[in-house]
Amino acid sequence: MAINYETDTISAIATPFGTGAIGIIRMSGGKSFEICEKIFSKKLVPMKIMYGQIRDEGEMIDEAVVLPYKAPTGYTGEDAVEIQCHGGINIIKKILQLTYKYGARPAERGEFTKRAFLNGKMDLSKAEAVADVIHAKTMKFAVKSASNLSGKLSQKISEIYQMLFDILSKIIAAVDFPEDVAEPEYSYLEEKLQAVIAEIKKVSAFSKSSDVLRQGVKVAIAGKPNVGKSSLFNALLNFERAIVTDTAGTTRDAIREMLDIDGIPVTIIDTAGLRDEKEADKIEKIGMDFTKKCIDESDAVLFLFDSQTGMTDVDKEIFKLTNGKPCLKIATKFDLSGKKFDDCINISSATGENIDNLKEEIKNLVCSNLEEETEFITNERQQNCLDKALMSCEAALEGVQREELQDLISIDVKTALLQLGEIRGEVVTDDILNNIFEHFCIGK
Ligand SMILES: Nc1nc2c(ncn2[C@@H]2O[C@H](COP(=O)(O)OP(=O)(O)OP(=O)(O)O)[C@@H](O)[C@H]2O)c(=O)[nH]1
Ligand SMILES: [Mg+2]
Repeated sequence: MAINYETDTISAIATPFGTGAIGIIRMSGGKSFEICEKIFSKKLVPMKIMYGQIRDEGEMIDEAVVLPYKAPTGYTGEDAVEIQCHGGINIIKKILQLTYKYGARPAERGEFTKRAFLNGKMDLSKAEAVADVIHAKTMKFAVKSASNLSGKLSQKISEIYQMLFDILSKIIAAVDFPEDVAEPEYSYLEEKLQAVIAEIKKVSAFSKSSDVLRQGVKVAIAGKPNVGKSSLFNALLNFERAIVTDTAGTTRDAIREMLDIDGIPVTIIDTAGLRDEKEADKIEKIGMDFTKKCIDESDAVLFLFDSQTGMTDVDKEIFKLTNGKPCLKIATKFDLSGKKFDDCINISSATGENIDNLKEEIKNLVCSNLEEETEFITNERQQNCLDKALMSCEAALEGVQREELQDLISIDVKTALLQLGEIRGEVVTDDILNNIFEHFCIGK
């Protein structure tokens, strides 16, 4: 049967795969009511929560609560039904199969949200926020993304769009009706375009912190054997994740764990101690190669040396491997040496001394401007549109400053408007849409 992306009735499990108190099967499309009534004991009344039995040709499968939505209400803006059944995975799967049996087809990734967008229930920046909220690695990012869900970014983009649109209208009016409408002054256009540029830059300023909050950063702990890497790793995580012993070469594999540092998902990597390869046994050597790769792939490094010995020649060699990466120098075991080193963070994993400060320093290292609250969350696609809109506005501004023909200037203003419109999804190609929604989960 050929897939019809717009009119098929689609069905999917909307709750996580596994056992839970409740499982939800979600169906959307013109045949949702008809299909549901074939398996439900009652006739559906739109917008009325209904309790009844799910049946397969008379055989009782489960008791369920059904929520019938009539277009244009509900998430997708089409006729839709949510079936809430008991949370056993086999029951959920069985009911899903029944919806297929009577004419629904399996939903693709993000297809419910895609329909919500196509039916005008939300603009594209809000649809993208849905994915961000679902996949958020930290609470902070989830809350930030939720503000986009309620339209924060989209509202800001609309404001900028309107400012640009006013400029364009004034130019076009004078071009089309030269006898009746005076050309706007170049000084007026300059002032207005500068204001638009400032607003676009304001939103763009948060692109780096948006990326950091969305994707997180990788931070490797590196240093000589026994310097206290695994002890620090455990102290940062606040539980005994890695084995710690006084035998040099304890850690052989790289161990990764995610830590939420003030909303930033930081993946900390504990590595095998680096030392002269001649001293290391075969397994340790592999571990050390691995460590070098970990340093290369990470965004920042915590370089450790033992405060009891200070920086030795071997430590200096290891430090070179950090190769200009953002790096914090950390002197360990302060409780044993009592020595503090300048330009270093002096810690003791045993007593917890300076561990909280270190977390703060890690945060500053990976994203120095994150402290100023990230006001707008943007993604790569939106950032790309903002960059292009900015370029066009700057080109228009240069034209204004050279007092070019306003008809020509209007071309750049129009291009900027198109780019801003793309953020909200006013002009998007199927490729862009597919790329966005394939990152969703099934059932959303
Ligand atoms: N007193 C004290 N001992 C520490 C501290 N940090 C680590 N140690 C001890 O130093 C020894 C080595 O610690 P690890 O954390 O295993 O060192 P490592 O750098 O991971 O060592 P490798 O995995 O072998 O490379 C252990 O006996 C730890 O208990 C500290 O802050 N104070
Ligand atoms: Mg270790």
